[in-house]
Amino acid sequence: MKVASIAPISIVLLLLSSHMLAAADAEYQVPRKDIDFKIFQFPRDAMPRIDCDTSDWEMVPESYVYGTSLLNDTEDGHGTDIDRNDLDVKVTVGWVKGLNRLYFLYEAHDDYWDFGRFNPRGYLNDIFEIVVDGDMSGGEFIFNELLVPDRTRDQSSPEYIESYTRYAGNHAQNYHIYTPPVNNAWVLVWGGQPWISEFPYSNVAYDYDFEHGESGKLVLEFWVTPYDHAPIEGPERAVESNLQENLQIGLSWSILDFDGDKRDGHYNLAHNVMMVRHADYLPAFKLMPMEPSVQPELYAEWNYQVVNMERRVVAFTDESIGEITSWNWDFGDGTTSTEQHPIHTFSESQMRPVITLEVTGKGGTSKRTRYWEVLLK
Ligand SMILES: [Ca+2]
Ligand SMILES: [Ca+2]
Ligand SMILES: [Ca+2]
Ligand SMILES: [Ca+2]
Repeated sequence: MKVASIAPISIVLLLLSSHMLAAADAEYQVPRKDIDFKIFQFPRDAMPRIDCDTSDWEMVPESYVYGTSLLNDTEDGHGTDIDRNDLDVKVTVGWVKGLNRLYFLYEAHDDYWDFGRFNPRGYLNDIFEIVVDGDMSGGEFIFNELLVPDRTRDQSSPEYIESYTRYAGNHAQNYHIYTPPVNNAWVLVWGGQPWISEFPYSNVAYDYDFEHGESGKLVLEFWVTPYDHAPIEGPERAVESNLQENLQIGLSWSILDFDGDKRDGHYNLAHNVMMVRHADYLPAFKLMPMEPSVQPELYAEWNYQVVNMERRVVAFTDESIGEITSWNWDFGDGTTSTEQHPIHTFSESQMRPVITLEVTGKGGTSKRTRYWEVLLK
């Protein structure tokens, strides 16, 4: 069985060579490192309403707004020298701590809004295209070369269909958003999970006052849910990306500008059109903490972790907002602490503790109590 002993070696070599190829690509990973891309954190009581009234975005500082000057038409010849009369856009991205959603405000001026035709190919309208990789897994996300090594193969082949339905859009999602949609869906999802374009996985509103072929300004307000795993089977089997403060996500957008039967630009933020199908080419955006300008002056909040249930030891973590000068913990058993992050041992008899943190600072005092929950198994 000499052949059998050789085969694993050739597989190893193949794996090595593909690994080396990946390494050679590494220089492209996380492009646009010169810019600290940021996602604005909205307070819970000021989440954007999807209605194209942009007043809910007025609290967002200008440093979060990404305009035309950052784009590069890498395919149709404009490069970074973009005529603002031809296309001028602003993109702002937001999130709310505790929700796995990305909010977008897209404001665009175009000299020729192209949307009145029926296009069987699906992407010959003006399009705002976004790609999200919520956990920065990176990698190809449209073609799986293990299933379809040669992309030119028959697209109706079972292997190709299997590759597309099981793989495309699964670990990073591509949305071709029609600007505006007329007699049409609002988005073409490039992958096997069109359900991500339905409420409550996304939501969208448009505002514009122009006809096909005219110039004008369009406002698009929407949110999407990023997924680490977005399978064809639907949301029940999906895994949302867990958005956490200070984490980075992969994100880029591109604008396909059709100005009357021809594409007149594929402007993209990544400066590399590979971004549409390969997550290594997505810039990194940071999920920002709340800006001091929108924070409450003082707000008590805390969390906890049971260190040892048998010994009833619990570690408490202060998560309060504001300039705090003192912390006062009441463990509900007659004992207190002035530490910021205390560890407390509860007695056997204390089954349902009522625990309060009171913080004091420039803004006065604020309290947060948790009833009965800390020693729940
Ligand atoms: Ca709004
Ligand atoms: Ca144009
Ligand atoms: Ca991913
Ligand atoms: Ca156009």
